[in-house]
Amino acid sequence: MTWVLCLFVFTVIILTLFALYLILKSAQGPQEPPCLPTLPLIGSLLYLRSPHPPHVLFKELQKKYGQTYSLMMGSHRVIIINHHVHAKEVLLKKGKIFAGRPRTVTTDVLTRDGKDIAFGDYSATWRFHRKIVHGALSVFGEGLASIERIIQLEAQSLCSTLSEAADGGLALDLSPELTRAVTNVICCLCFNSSYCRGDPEFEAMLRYSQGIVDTVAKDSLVDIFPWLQIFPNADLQLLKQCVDIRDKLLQKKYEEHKADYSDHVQRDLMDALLRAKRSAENNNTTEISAESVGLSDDHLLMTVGDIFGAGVETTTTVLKWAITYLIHHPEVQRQIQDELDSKVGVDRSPQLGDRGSLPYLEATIREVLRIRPVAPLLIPHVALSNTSIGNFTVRKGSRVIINLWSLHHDEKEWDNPEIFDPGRFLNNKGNGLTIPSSSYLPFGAGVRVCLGEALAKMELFLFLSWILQRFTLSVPSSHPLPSLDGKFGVVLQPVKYIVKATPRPGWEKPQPQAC
Ligand code: PLO
Repeated sequence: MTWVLCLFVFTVIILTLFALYLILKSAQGPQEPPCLPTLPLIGSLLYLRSPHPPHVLFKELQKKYGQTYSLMMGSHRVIIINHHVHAKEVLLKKGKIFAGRPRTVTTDVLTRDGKDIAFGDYSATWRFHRKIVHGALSVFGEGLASIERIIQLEAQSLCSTLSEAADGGLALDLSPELTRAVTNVICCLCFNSSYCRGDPEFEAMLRYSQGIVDTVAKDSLVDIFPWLQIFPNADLQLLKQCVDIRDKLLQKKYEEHKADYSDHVQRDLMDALLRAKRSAENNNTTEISAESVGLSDDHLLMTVGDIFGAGVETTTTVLKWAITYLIHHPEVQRQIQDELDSKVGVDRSPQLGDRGSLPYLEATIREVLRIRPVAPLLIPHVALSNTSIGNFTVRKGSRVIINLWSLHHDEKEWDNPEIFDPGRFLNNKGNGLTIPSSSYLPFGAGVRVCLGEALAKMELFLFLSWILQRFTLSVPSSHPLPSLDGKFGVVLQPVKYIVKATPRPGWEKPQPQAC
């Protein structure tokens, strides 16, 4: 009898304690997101060792810690978001609160201490700066016809290179060819100039840009522990060398533009930026002027560096992924070609006006952007004040990483997310486009949304339609299919491989080089 009483008393005590715990916990109010184990100084670093790239590891860690969790990178608290509801709260609903950017050693080297748009912290200068760039880009957006012409000329030159290779029975690495085509579009827009094949300045650009992609903003140790800069660091040295070369090139273009600048003609984006800066400097009546917000020559140069770097690396990377997936899926390639044959034919080349009548190609582009997002972790955000995400509290200064990879591979949002299926972006009838899930943000969203989305979409459409109208792409018969894993960096790039371009009937003749 006594033991039954004992058991009863014991159970009552346990239940009371548990109830007390729950009451105390709810009285404390909302909690911070669950955190990975942390050690003094190094934070959660030991628990982040993995054979997988960070976006894949962060997706995996959800199983243990939930969709939103945190970890410590050295002394910095980092919140990882893996679900679209919280991602949209950060990017859209509380966009301004989360508009900050962390300062890191490598991005400071790249951007002269954050004087650019992509990595620069949120401030009055940043807002003014972005407004100018947005305005300048829209002015060029309005001149759609000329952008279209520029892209088409590059597409033509690219197709000539493929024709020549096909004639000689050669397979080739498409990466430098695609980069040159995309670089020339941006060069034309930014500096009103372009490069021919083999141009030494272009070759130098290819090298420095790869050097930067390989070393910047990868959460390398020196970005987590800035004091490591005192030790020799090969990556940081390479980054500094590459940035030096880039800056000399940008400076040269800037000086040339300043020398023959005229208020009456606007040749390119650099002129547009110069004009906006000068008119803000001269205009004493506006509340904000370039002077008062400190928009220096450095800001202008770094912005052009951003537009140039983002414009080249991102679009080239998506084109490379598109081609990689098309090689893996000849049936998708065939379907795009059937669509092109029936809607455009062989008597003319595709133009932007055809976008509405080529839904399968557009769906393919959307699917490529889903399955291999260019920047799977976007660029980290920073909370500018104490705030919350869902029911979690977030302290001012916390870094927030949106794991776009998790959003785009969420099994609850996408059927078989690992499978490449452009059809998921088509309506039931197969003749119109849809976005089947809210868990899709290839260009980010909100205050920091990608400024080049419209240009990128035009380029992807025109380059792919021109290539696929004329060629069928594959790997040479003895070669394995290209890897779909990619190399993680500030952008997720496919690894190098060679491509055989077989001319389609009616397109066997090489066309004249545009350059
Ligand atoms: C690419 C290499 C260039 O040499 C410098 C550069 C500038 C802007 C960066 C870009 C790099 C990588 C892609 C980035 C872009 C700004 C916005 C874009 C990070 C590093 C993305 C995907 O967010």
